[in-house]
Amino acid sequence: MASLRFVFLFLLISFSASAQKDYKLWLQYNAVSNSALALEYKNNLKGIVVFGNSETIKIAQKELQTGFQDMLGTIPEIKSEIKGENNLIIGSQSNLNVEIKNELKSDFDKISTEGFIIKSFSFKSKKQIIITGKNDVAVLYGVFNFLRILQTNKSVKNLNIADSPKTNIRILNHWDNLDRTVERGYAGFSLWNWQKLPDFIDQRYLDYARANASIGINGTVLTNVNANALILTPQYLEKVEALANVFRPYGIKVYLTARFSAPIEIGNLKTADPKDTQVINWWKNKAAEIYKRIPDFGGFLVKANSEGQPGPQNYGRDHVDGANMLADAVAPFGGVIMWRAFVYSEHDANDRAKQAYAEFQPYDGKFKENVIVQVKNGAIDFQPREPFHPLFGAMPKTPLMMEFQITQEYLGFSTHLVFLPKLFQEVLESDTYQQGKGSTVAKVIDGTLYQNKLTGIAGVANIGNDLNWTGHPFAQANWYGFGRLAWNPYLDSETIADEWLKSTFSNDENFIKPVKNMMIESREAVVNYMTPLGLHHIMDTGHHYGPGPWVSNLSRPEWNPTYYHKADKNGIGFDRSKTGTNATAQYAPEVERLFDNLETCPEQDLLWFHHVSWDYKLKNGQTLWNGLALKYQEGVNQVNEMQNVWKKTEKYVDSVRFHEVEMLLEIQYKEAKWWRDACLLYFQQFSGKELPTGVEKPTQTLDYFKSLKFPFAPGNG
Ligand code: BDP
Repeated sequence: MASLRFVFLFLLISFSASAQKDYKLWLQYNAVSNSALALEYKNNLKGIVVFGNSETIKIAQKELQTGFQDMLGTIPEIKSEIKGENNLIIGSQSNLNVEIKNELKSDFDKISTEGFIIKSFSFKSKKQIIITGKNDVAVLYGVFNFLRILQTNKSVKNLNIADSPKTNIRILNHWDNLDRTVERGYAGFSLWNWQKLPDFIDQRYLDYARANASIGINGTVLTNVNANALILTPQYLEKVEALANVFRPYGIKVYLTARFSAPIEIGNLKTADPKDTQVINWWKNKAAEIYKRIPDFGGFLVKANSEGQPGPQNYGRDHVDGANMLADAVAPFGGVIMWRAFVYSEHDANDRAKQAYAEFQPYDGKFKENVIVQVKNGAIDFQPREPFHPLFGAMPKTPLMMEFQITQEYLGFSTHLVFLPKLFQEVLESDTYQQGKGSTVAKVIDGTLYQNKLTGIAGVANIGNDLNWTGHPFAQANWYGFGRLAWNPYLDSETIADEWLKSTFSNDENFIKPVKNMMIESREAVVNYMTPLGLHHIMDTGHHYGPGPWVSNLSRPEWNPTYYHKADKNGIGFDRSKTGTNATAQYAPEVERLFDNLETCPEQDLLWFHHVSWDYKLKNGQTLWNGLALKYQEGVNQVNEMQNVWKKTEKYVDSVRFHEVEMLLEIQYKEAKWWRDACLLYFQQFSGKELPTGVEKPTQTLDYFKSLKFPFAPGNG
């Protein structure tokens, strides 16, 4: 009995230690196992000298101490002045002594206010390393980057890094409701415990801020775009203020979603018309009230006249009227309005993919200076693959910010391993041709294409109160990768995967190589087993869990999967070329030609832009039907291969995370087969053709797949 109890206790202890690993995200700070490298680190880090004593600097110092203790087993001596050599000096420009300031003058010229310098240099002929920037938050960014050098086992000799973020607003959008449910959230409930705030500060708020600061995220929208006006009442603003106070030292600003009808709902006004003086004043007063509590409040994110949300059009006004009215309210305090371009209407008979461009493009140049238009990466809705949104590059006089979805609403929830930076990179690298060749989406977003001052990237968060934050251990990589790309939209997804794996699991190349490869492949796998060759939006409706290509009975036509695939006896695909809806004309001529012409349209986007016959010949010589079926099978095979890769990693990974991922991959494999079988059986009704050799026969009937119902699928409000 006693020994059983001992085993149980042991299991409990080892479980919680491993569970903590999950919780620690990419900040594991594993002991450096390469002894030569560990020695190099110790030799170069004999002491720490700290300039400044703000909260932020204290956090930076503590982070270094934690990092060194865990990675090197020792903490360098904390010194009050620079004595001897091989010290690590941290502090912002204004806190440094004059000699160092002069020494680094040209380095400071290379960075922006948020940029940092990590440099080996000589001070009074003694070798030192310095981490500095123009303010303390920049120093904190530098500290996290320095620790990443150690985490990824790189040398600290002869460092010379000057790095600045390429975008200003690097922000998470939480679709969190006040009742703590999370729209499209698959990692538990909301982190924000409104009931216990403002007095109870959950340690998670600090850990959340720390994780975000470590990747350079500098803003968070706390509430759902489908907004509740109550968040703007004093009762809640007091709670928001408490969170803002926690996040501030980490350089994170708080933003809120503004429900356009708030003046009616909580302000007792009869209207929310943006031209009404009382409404204008109500928002001005509201902004003043918020800024009194939170002087660095970021501003509002607004979803208006979209999917039933109220907006200026309810009063015969337009998006410009609405955005500019709010912009005026926050402008005196330096706030911004992030106005979403995610609009489409069931009353508009036009192709849904065309509606946002049609509505917003003519507004170019009409928004106030502190408005930035937030555009989803594609014209429909966060699909496994979409061509880039035609608005990118098409509004030269308007700052546009990117909206990515980190939470996997249309990509298997938090059960499927899909490395999203690969998707993000594909979008950012896309060439809009709006200013000739090389006018990439990244250049629109970082403001270099049109010299915009206001720039930003938003990611719909995949974070909840699950022990491991994101539901799937590998979904942490999507949070991480989002942050890294928001800092530098030109980063390569392989570099990101490499960094993340090393900081999260192990530096062992035998682990890194196959697992990195698995991550990179995972994006194409999900496209293959869900929506190959340009198919899109064929998920089951409402919850978007699993396949539902047969759904055709919803009141709004553009919510039906049949609207998107248009399968019939003649073929499949949405004709958006000149012979169809002419959505291709919304792109620059070079891109328009590319997509419009069947010969040149990339096959990965084929059925997005064209309706082709089942016998259409693909580039590999297969008929469309066979090619489509083989793609579905390939997706399933890829997941199976991911399982094989993972099985071999057991010795590099703690048992909790190993088994979690193993079980999740098994679910993914099952669901990939479900997708393949359900979609092929459904499309086969139209093609009337046999499955080609190499594609496994479905073991269930189409009726069986159609009968599956998921009334409690998560994330669906
Ligand atoms: C859709 C989601 C819905 C969101 C909407 C949005 O299904 O829950 O409210 O996007 O972005 O994809 O506003």
